[in-house]
Amino acid sequence: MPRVLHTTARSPYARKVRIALLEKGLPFELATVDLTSPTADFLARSPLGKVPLLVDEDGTVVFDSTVMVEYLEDRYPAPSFLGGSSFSERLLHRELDELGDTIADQGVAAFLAKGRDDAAGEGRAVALAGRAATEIERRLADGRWPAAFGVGQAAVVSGLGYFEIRHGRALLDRHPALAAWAAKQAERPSVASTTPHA
Ligand SMILES: N[C@@H](CCC(=O)N[C@@H](CS)C(=O)NCC(=O)O)C(=O)O
Repeated sequence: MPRVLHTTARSPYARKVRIALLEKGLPFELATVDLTSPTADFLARSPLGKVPLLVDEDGTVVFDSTVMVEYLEDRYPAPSFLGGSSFSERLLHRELDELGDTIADQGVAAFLAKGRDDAAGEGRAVALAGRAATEIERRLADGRWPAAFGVGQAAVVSGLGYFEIRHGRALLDRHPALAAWAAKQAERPSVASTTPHA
């Protein structure tokens, strides 16, 4: 059966996995989930009721984008998307993955806070996203950066892309070196073809 990634249109976590699948050359189909009324079939397979959810060709079900990338790396190791056999490169990818996911998480949190007129909550979320962006920018400057494109860079472009469509360019404008780096990533087909639209 075909490999299927269950997602919503703008999920930054699913985008990270889509980039991984594209970079590894693994064919897949997308199935769109309506999180306001998910099907019984989706809920039966997704332990937390969240997207993304990956169902591999042999029926293996994997939840959580970071776990998915680790699963894909274990099962389909070449080309590597997680730093190959170098522990230091793998650590850089994992840390960058967490920083990129933090921008996505706080983009979601700020969006939900705005929806309930919680200005303080929105401010806290935007501030934490800014902290993550500052750390990523510091790493770009001091060279603590994975040599090869992989999950770290994919998480950062996905987090930033989601944040921008929800909250505009203010975060990028405050981090110009990171914004320039992100713009350059769009030269990769896997990044360009998964860019979300507002
Ligand atoms: N850590 C998870 C986060 C996934 C997540 O938060 N997904 C959101 C949408 S982007 C979701 O499905 N929310 C549904 C809900 O909370 O009911 C991952 O990386 O896959």
